[in-house]
Amino acid sequence: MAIQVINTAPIAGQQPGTSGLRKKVGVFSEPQYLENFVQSVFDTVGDCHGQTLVLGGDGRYYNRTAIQTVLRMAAAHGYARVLLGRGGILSTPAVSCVIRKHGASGGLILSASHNPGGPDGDFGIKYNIANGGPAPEKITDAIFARTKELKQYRISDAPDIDLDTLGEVRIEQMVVEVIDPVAHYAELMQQLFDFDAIGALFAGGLRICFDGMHAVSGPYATAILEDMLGAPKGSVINGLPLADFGGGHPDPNPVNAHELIARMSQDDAPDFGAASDGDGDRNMIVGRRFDVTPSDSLAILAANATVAPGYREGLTGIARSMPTSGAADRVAAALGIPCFETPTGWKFFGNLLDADMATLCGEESYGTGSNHVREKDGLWAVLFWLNLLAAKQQSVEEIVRAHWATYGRNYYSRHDYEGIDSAAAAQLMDAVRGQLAGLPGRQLGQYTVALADDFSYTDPVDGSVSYKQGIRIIMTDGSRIVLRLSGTGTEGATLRLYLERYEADPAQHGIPTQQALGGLIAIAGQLAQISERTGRDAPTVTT
Ligand code: G16
Repeated sequence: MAIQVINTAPIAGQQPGTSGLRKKVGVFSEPQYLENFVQSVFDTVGDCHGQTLVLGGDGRYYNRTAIQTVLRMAAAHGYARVLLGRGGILSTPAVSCVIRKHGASGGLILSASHNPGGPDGDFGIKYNIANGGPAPEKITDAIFARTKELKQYRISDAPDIDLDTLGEVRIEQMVVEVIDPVAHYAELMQQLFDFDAIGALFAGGLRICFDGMHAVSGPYATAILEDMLGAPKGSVINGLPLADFGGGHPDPNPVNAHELIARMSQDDAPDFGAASDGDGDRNMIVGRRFDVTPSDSLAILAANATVAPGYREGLTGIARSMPTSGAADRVAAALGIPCFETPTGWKFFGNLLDADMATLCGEESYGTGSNHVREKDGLWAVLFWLNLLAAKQQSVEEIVRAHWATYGRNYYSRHDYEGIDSAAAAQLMDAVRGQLAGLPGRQLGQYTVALADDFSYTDPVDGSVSYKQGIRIIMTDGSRIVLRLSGTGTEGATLRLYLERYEADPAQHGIPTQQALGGLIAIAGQLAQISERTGRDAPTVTT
């Protein structure tokens, strides 16, 4: 074994987005593409000598090849130890959990999350810091800057190691410990939730369907729900991680998780349904013929947090991304705790969690989590809901409707226009930006505009400022239109249009969502000239 220094040249476009660097597999497998990015990460994070790195991914195509490269490079940078999930598998929340438990200096997650996989699909890589959370912008910006000046990378010429056998092997001075990907995570879940009460639910006949979408959370769900909690075998469907996710799109929303939605619509539907995404950090919660919006899910968990042993002491605060509905704000107000509004991206919650200013966090993009790790956590949300069902002895729908009756309902929807022309998307956003100054006070349909701006965020902990984080048009009754471009796509641009309307009157809580939001949809369409500029009559995905 010897360490080699290989000459290279900067590769354009290695800029991390909302969550790490995501590109087509074909791009990632070009010569030196992965090596350049990993070298830039190691150069940015500083001296790696004697440190521990956590490594794993969601099992997508190219995962195993990339793991071997990262291991050889980690050895060449002096790491003392790498904790590697068996088979190269670790869910994103499990990486966060293992970093924190072992005091690692950081971790690399090989995933493009909810993006499709396979040889023609996407691959991705993300660095997490010592608190277990995604690297903040100042680090991802520094990594990108480094990619633009890179001249060499360091790598060992050691042979591939066996990824599938638990135990230790050496590469150069570095010990690679292949660990059970589920064990540490399951232990943490047992500390947070009342496993006896949830187990009693299953023993009493509660039926659940968890859709692993052939992605990373299948083994975690099978171990925890079926083996530890006693849910009937077969409760987890599509539980085997596949390199191409079985050809599906591992993005848990009612459109992509169609098998689950079909099951939950049958006459003999299970009592509780849930799905997670490619890397196990997202969650979708479904009752019988009843979808729970992620924004409502955050608010409901926050309102009832003390049912779970891990949250008995209550919450210090709640945090949500700006486009997420204000349902959680109403709960925070009732609890007398702050609710923080951050830009999209889990990395913005890290400082609030570290400073104990927030306990629960959530995003409209099917992400919910807490201070137990520094990532959103799909199975955690499922267990929280099961703990809630056990405590309330009510159905999912009854719990949601009771919540609306108490706090009012925030009608909410997101319209995605995927794969549109990047230049047209940028022009659309600029055109709306150009109108913002003239909007306050203007009457638009039944609404009057109270505030119109491009959201910027000042982190209350370190004072860092993030600009241009999405356009908001807020009406005098609190209804909102939000527009932003996705930072996770790999083809063209994706325009996201978020719509929200608050309704206090319980007699008005049964309106179909798109109808309830019809006025706002029309206003957004006109202001942004969405059809004209995107060439689309309708969104690609409506959730
Ligand atoms: C990532 C981020 C989330 C963000 C989501 C959507 O999720 O971790 O914080 O809400 O992308 O981002 P965008 O709207 O920019 O596409 P994941 O699950 O893909 O890692």
